[in-house]
Amino acid sequence: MKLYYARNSRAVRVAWLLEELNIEYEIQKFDLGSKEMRSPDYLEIHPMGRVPTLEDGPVKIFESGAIIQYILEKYKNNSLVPSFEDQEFSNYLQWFHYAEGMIMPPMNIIVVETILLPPERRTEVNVKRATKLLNQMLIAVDAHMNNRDYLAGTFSAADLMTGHAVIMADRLGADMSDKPNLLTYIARLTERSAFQKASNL
Ligand SMILES: N[C@@H](CCC(=O)N[C@@H](CS)C(=O)NCC(=O)O)C(=O)O
Repeated sequence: MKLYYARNSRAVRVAWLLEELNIEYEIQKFDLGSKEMRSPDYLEIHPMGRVPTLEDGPVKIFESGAIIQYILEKYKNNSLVPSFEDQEFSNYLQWFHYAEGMIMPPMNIIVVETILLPPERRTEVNVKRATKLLNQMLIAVDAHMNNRDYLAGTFSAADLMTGHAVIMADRLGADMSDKPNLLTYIARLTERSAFQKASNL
């Protein structure tokens, strides 16, 4: 299995899973935003030249959540997925998908408008709107995390997704001053050795 990876990207989610499960993998590292990510060879693998991508024999798959589900299914590893009968199952599904559905869209706008675009093409009103939206999305996670250690009972793949998105939001400067549950949650996640390994490949 080969993971196309860049630090400080959603590829960390996949590496984090592989490290948690002690699965061996090959890795191709990029610098995020480098021109190698847009090389013709890589564009054949990922049509937008983004990470993560996973290759597994004839299988090529991109979308971090889909890759995580693929790996969990391939290794039949249920330790990171509550069963359907478990009362946490619906939380698991909701928070697994919340990362890409709700947190990352405003984060993408903030990254584009404050980092990627040259200053003369940035639009302040977009940043303000996205920052407000991101804050609302994070308030919902903070409220859910009241009296909880993880999003769906014990540590699960939902934490790989939305937990990682929360960590990225914090690093991007999202306001955590009124979100005490998220601060302890971030500390709990980032002290995991699998997370630390996956972040620093
Ligand atoms: N929804 C996709 C998003 C993939 C994506 O946008 N990845 C970013 C890094 S987090 C990327 O590769 N950006 C580089 C670029 O756009 O050049 C996923 O979850 O895998």
